Amino acid sequence: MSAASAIIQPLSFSARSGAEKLSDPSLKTPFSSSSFLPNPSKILSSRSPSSSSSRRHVSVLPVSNAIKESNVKAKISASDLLITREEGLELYEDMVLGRSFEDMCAQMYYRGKMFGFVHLYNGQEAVSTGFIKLLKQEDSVCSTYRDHVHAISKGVSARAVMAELFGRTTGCCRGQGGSMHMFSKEHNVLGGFAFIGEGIPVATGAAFTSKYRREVLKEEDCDHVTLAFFGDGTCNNGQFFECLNMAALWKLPIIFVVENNLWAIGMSHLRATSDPEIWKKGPAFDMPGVHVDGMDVLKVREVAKEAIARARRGDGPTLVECETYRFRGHSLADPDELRDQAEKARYAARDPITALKKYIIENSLANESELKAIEKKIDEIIEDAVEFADASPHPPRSQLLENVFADPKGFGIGPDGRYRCEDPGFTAGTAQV
Ligand SMILES: Cc1ncc(C[n+]2csc(CCOP(=O)(O)OP(=O)(O)O)c2C)c(N)n1
Ligand SMILES: [Mg+2]
Repeated sequence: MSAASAIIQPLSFSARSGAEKLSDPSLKTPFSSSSFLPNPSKILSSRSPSSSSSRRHVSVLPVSNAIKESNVKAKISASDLLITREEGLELYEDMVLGRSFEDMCAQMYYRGKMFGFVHLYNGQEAVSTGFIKLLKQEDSVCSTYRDHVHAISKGVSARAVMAELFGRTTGCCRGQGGSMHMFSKEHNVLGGFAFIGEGIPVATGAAFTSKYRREVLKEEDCDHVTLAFFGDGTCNNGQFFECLNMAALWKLPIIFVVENNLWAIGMSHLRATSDPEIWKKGPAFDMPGVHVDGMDVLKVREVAKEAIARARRGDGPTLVECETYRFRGHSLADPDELRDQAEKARYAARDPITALKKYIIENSLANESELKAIEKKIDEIIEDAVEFADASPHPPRSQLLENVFADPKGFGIGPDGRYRCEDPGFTAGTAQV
């Protein structure tokens, strides 16, 4: 083993098989104690300014291993808790909102209220909540087609997201985007993207903007951070590597958040990827790489805190691999017959919302009835969102050609061999608006 690889392959990771690598035993007990967390600065130690020798010394510690090493205290006092009561309730509310929203989407989809593909986020809530609830309004988020919950965590209302799914004018894209293209200028949600990897360069560009504003335009308070969310399957796409390179080269304020749910539609991550430990690709590009239990919102949040602080300080990007699981099929059109029942059951038993609830109650941050009150409030928000969406108007036919970059007039060589420039009338009869 070379000196460099010794630095980036801590503890027992290097000796394991692929399957074992992605089911670390230490991850199986969520919320065991506040003391499971190592000092975050040890997790994400930043490199010193780029001399060629310092480039080799990015020290990286997967959180799961650090947790294993830490001394779990038998009893924890209130001051050891990772969250305050207010924070715990905020996280709980956001996760329940995300879950309930998606469950309602499934119902509405099967009732024919939405069109096209709809990809739900159930099971992955700890990642969205753990990261996005730490952001400021000015910070940006880039998502994938699995984007409803990212938008909601960032503050887009359930009404605006549901109406978008229904294709109505009151949706966050005025009904023109649909499920896979959530966008909100106000909330700096830069889009859901249907092509995998497509959002990564957009997020990298947004991070470049923040750096440019701060360093070139001298807007000193511009410390905005961008989060790019994407899946394990996307990490074998070229844009991922290209953007890691640029982000590290220019020390951009970005966090690449990989939601490793172990599957890319029906392709197992372990089968498709030469080295399934995605976090290791960080150090290869001279940035910290971290592996964290993505079913545990508190662990995600601790890692997110440090990565976001690093980006805000101007210390550059971080790659975070969150090991998570989706509780439903790839999309609502997927019968989900490929994944093993035992695997599904194993992750279902680690439901991140149940785990947070347990943590909150065991540590007396709130009681059952307080959590029930939150659940009731969320039910009302979701009901209201559906009623609002259903009562909202469809966009007018004239809206179809808005924001279309192609020349809507039609051009090229016509059937008579002559150049034509005419209205092809391609919108006629294609949509019921
Ligand atoms: C550029 C491109 N190639 C292929 C596809 C088809 N496709 C849709 S989803 C998907 C798998 C993505 O898996 P992953 O990144 O793990 O995200 P997850 O669905 O698990 O959240 C693929 C290949 C696509 N959308 N875009
Ligand atoms: Mg995946």
